[in-house]
Amino acid sequence: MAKYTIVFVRHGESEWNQKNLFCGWHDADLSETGLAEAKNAGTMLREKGYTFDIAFTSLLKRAIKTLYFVQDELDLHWIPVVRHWRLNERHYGALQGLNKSETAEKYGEAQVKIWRRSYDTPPPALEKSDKRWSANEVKYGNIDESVVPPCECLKDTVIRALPFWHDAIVPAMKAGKRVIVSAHGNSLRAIVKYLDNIPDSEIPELNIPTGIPLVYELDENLKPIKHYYLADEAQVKAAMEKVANQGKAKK
Ligand code: DG2
Repeated sequence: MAKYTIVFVRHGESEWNQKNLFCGWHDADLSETGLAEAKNAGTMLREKGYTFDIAFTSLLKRAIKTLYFVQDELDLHWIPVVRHWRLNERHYGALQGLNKSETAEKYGEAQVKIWRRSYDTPPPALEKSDKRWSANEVKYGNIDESVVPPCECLKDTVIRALPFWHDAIVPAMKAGKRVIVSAHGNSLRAIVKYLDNIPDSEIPELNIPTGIPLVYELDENLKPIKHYYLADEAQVKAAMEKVANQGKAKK
């Protein structure tokens, strides 16, 4: 029997997901579709009887707003919300702002898949002089500049996300709190890779869809017993394929 249950949700579709742009640490808002997905995620959770004592999210508004609309549906506006950069999306470096399909046309789909999904090959780095350099943003003012990445592969994201998992999320679960985490495609892939001990060679095939709650049941050692999305299998499969196909050339 599960000792702990935790719910993860990737934010609803962002305006940059909709335009198929590499987003990373760019602070894109939710699209209209994403807003509806966020509300729907809350409805799904409410209908299944979920409730939460604490929530964790990133410093990016697409995840923060998704969490808010989930809280709104659950009438849980009052619970503590911990926002942390360690749950931010993987930093897409100099790819941020580029169209994924156009990048596949230019560099080939295989290269784009390596940049999007390989475990340890980072995308091209962002120069500090680039106006997209995030360390200048007020919301990162408390972070040591040396920690702000110029780009990240998934391995880098695992390395910076796990301290938050161990130091903030796990203690909340161990204190008996029911936890929801609203984050991003790759920061969630990083946590799930760790939980399920997914080999580096298999992680490229894992795609996490927007706005569908993902439930993990864990044993007393925080090892997963099972996990499932709160949507039917066909819907989840189609949504995962949609994410995978974002890196394909248009023709
Ligand atoms: C997407 C993930 O991040 O993109 O940074 O473009 O989850 O915040 O929308 P999210 C981005 P892929 O790795 O799926 O290309």
